[in-house]
Formats: sequence, C-alpha cells, structure tokens
Amino acid sequence: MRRRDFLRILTFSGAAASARLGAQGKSAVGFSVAHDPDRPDYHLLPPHNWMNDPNGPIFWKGQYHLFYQLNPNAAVWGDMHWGHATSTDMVHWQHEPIALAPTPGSEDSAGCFSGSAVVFDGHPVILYTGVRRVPSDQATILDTANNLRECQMLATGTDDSLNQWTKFKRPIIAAPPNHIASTGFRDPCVWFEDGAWWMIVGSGMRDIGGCALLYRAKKDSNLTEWEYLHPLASGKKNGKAWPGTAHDVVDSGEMWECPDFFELGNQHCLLYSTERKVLWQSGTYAGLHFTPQQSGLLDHGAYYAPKSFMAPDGRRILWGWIPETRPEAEFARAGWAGAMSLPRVLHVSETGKLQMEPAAEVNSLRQREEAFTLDQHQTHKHLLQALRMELLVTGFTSGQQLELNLRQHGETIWSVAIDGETGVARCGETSFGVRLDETPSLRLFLDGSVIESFFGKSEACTARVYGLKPGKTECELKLHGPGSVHCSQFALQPISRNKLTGNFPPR
Ligand code: DQQ
Repeated sequence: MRRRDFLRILTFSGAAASARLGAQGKSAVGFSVAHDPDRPDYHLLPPHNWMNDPNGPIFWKGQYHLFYQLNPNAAVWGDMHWGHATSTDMVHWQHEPIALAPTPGSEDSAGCFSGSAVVFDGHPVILYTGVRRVPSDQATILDTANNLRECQMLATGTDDSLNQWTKFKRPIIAAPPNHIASTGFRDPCVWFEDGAWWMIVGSGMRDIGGCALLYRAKKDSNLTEWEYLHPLASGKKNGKAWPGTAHDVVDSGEMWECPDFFELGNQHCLLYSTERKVLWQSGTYAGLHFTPQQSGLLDHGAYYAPKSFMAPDGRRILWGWIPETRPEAEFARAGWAGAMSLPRVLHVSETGKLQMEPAAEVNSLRQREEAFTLDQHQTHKHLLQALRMELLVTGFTSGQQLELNLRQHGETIWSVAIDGETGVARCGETSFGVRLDETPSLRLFLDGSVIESFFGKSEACTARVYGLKPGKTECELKLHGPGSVHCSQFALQPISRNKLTGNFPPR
C-alpha cells in the first residue's frame, strides 16, 4: 500500500485517468461500485475516488459534520481537497459539496491537507495545512521527487450548512520554527483551554525523531497569529534511515503526522501517526508540558491518521482512515479507495490505558439477530448472504480458545482468534497480547473488504480482506476448552443504495 505518496503527487496521472468515474458510479472500464463486493456498505466513503484522513469533525447546528482528505479526480492519493459529509447519528451520512479546494496561485495551490474545525467566537473555523510547490531549498516536506512547502491556514464558515468557507488571506503560521531542522510541518490540532487557544502541529527533528510542536494564539488575533512555545511531546527515530531503507521520514520515525491531543477522564491523551501506525499516550499535562505515563498501539491493523472530537453529550469520539492494503493498480481500477472507520468512543481506564468501543449509535444498523451458545469443541457455521455482519461473542474465559474463520470454497480466507491460555490474539497475520480480565468479549464488524475487530475495550484490529463473495462466504466459529460462550450475529443494514454510502438512507 503506497499511501505515503507525496512523492507520487506529480506522477499518478496515468492511473488517475483510468480510475475516473462517471456520475453513475461507473469506472472508466464500466465497473459499477454497486456490484463491487469489496466496497463497504455501511462505512462512510465518498461515492467514488480516493479518500484518506478524517478532518475537522465538529457538531454544528444539530448536525455532525465530518470532513476528510479527498482526491475528487482519481482513486489514488493526490490533489487533496476536503470532502464533507453530514449526519444526525454518526452512522447514516449525507454527502455534501467539497468544503475546501486548493486555490491556484496561493499557499494551498498544491493541496489542502489535514486539520481541525473549531467554533471560535461563535463561528466555525477550519485550521488546516496548505501546501504549494516551491524551489527545492524552500521545501518543508522532505522527499526527492516533489518540492512542497507547508504552512498553516485558516478558513471561516459562512453558512450554517458548512458548505461555504472563506480562506484567510495569508498563512496563520508560515513556516516551522527556524531553529529546528524539521522533517515536516502539518496537521494542526486546535483546542481551547485555560482561557487561551492552543495548537499542536505534526513535525519532527531530522536524525532525532517525530514531535508535536506547541503554539498559543496571540491575544485578540482571532486565531490568525500564533506564538511557538516548544515541542509538546517527541519521540525517537527507529533504525531505518531515510534516504535508505525507509520510504520517507515518517517511515523512519522522524516525522509525526496528525497529532491529536485532548483531556479525557483525569488524564490527557496524545495520539499520533508514524511508521504506518497510530500510537497513543496518556499522562499528565501541567505547566504546558505533557508527561506520558502509559502508551500503546491504537489499532493493530489498517488504521491511520485518526482524529477525535467531543460530541455534545461529552463523549470523545474518534474517526480513523481505513486504507487499502492491495496494490495501487487494483484500487485505481476499482475506482474507489479508503474508508472511514466506525465512530469509536474513547475512555481512559483507571490504570491510564486508552480504551475504545464502537459508539452506541452503530447498533441502529442491526437487523436480524441470530443468537446461540457455542459449547466446548463445538463449531457453528453460517453462510453470509450479504457481506454486512456484526458478531458479538461474550462470556469468554481464560481456559478457552476461540476462532472465527471466513471460508470460501472450502478454504479459510481470513481468521481471527483469541487464545485464553497464552493471552495472545491473532487478527489475520497479526498477533498481539490481550488482557483476558479485560477481554471477555470479541466484537467484529464485517463490511465488504473491511473488518473492524474489538478485543474487549483495549485492543482493536482493522483488517482488509479482498475477494469475499456474498452467498459464498461462510462464517465458522469454533470453541475449544471448557464451558461455553454466547454469540450474537446480526445482519446489518447498508447506509445507502447502490453502495454510494451516503444520501439515500434505506431506512
Ligand atoms: N495525510 C495528509 C497529511 C497527513 C497525512 C495528506 C496523513 O496532512 O500528514 O493527505 O495520512
């Protein structure tokens, strides 16, 4: 999967031409997304073409607004715009017109990268990263193929539907601090605390490691002038070198993308994306310094660049980008790429561990339920008529081993398992430890080629499994060891007609 492709921004036009879709959702080669079994049916994604990071989630005038990185012209990364969708329940979505587009000749002429939306002085405001092409000695994104310079920009919403945005005429932060040999400068996360507005920007220091740079808005500047303070948090590069074995400075751990910082329970939490994974830290924030005390991996699978916001009822909701894991030529041909995760509600446990669970609103997708008890050494098989399914297994205990296999034509295509004796879970090819006292449940959402699995509240793994076929895929559950577990399998509703995943709720 080649997402990190600022490098390819100038070189994708061939694939782009073959992946362009017409208004009916058909690709140039005549393949309709409606009949693509790999395409999700209840996760949000644009009607066609490429999406990546969630951007600026915000609740405004009775609606949830979710923006995302969108290439409106091709099913590959490039030409970043802010796509936009609205919802009243975070599950059923209305596609909205593009919210932000690059302005020719300006600081964001080569793309509107990720950022935040906040309500400032009663008005919705987007803070985002603008990129433009420059001579190589002025570039802030380190790569050898493209010379892109990043700056932080601001746009103000001018209608209540958040479809119209007016860009502030100049960057609000023109460049990373001079004295830092920075590896990048993007993805502002903005919040209000202790009577002031704060921002962190994803960055890193060459040969040292990724970091999040802390800024404070100057008084009475209406968020248009910012003062640099210091790194809020920083990490160490890994053993890979760039140029060399690492694809880029994100891969070498020298650059953090999409930092997200918020108070949760009596802790502060930092999320950041680097080395193709998302890490979390929880700890204390005092005197403008964050001291992490606990840390971990947010998701063990295909999940990147998440962004959170606080829902009106106080829940901290997290959205993440589910990238493709198949070759670019395949998703370019399919005419779509990427999906938004289901909304996850975040908590911090008493021991400071970040926990998550799907938002309760997701239950509204449930249709028919098949409930059964699985006893020791028993196998339960179920043919999936549609690739839209939720499975909830509860009552798992430490002496048991549970296995779920997706099988087609007598072969296991993918599986997930928990071994209660060793405390190891497996999700496809990936293994990780689970705390069994915290993991009495497995909850899994299958949607076309997307599978989001939750192991209790502490571990999650998002997988991409291509080539499953409705009516041909069997879901097989096996239990080994003493006792039994309780299983509920739900058929789930799609959120649109013809898999355009928005606008036509079939409810
Ligand atoms: N995606 C955006 C950047 C961000 C990256 C560009 C993370 O703003 O750093 O599409 O996936």
